[in-house]
Amino acid sequence: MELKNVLLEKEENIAVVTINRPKALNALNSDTLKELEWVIADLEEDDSIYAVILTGAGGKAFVAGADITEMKDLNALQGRKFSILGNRVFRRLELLEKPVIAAIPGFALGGGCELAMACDIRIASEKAKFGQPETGLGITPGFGGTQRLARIVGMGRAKELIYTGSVIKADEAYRIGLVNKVTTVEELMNEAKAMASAIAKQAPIAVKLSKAAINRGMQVDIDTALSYEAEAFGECFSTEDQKEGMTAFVEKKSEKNFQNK
Ligand code: DAK
Repeated sequence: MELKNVLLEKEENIAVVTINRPKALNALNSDTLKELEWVIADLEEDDSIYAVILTGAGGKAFVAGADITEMKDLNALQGRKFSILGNRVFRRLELLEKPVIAAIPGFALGGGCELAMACDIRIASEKAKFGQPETGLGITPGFGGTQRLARIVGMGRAKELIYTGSVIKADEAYRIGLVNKVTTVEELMNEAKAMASAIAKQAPIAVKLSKAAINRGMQVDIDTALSYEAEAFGECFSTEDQKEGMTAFVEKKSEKNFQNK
């Protein structure tokens, strides 16, 4: 696929995916969502990539939402198609078997905030702004906002943000647990890359299984969740990387040579 609205760069074991429509503040139209889906499929297949950073081009926005210009005149059938596409892409990102860090330089509104929430970890620049302004447009959040926001910041805060459509700054987003870290604008990508490198140094299968256990476990009761953890833990003992990690500890070697096997 020819990529116009999404950039994909790979360096060592880290991929950087950039939503690249800066003139429209990286708003998500159908073409961008289709390209993003293609990129996710590529990353799913690429065993050399251990962590992913998702960001937005231009410095002003991560993603300023779904593309209102495109959405404005949709009929019911087109709206349904758009919804199915968006939900499929966001869910596929959430289920990607490698951690995804959202590096958020500026606006993360509506679908942009929802995209960040489909990632595992969010790092924001001090200029970033977050919100779900959909109710002011006459719609509900449609890419998972009503569900993921409540799971991340709790029901009361999610309801306040969604009912009022208010936009919050990075420090408030950090205070309520919507973002993991706030950095200067200049340091944003370095911080995201440092975290991605720290992740990429761990045993990739153990990281992948931890992600699946956390994500699946959050949806079910604690006993079922702990059985997912036991499954994941057991599976690690069929990997070469478990032998490598534990042998290195016992032999007091600081270097570990994880092979993703
Ligand atoms: N869509 C399309 N274009 C957008 C856009 C958006 N969401 N946000 C900004 N732009 C465009 C502007 O139209 C403008 O284009 P030109 O006029 O230059 O051609 C350019 O980006 C620069 O924006 P501004 O001139 O407005 O820049 P400002 O600094 O003055 O303001 C802003 C920045 C972020 C405060 C403002 O642009 C803004 O309020 N943008 C809209 C934010 C918003 O309301 N986002 C939520 C969109 S609703 C669904 C699933 C999900 C969704 C819907 C359906 N289904 C399942 C069916 C999601 C909905 C949303 O995300």
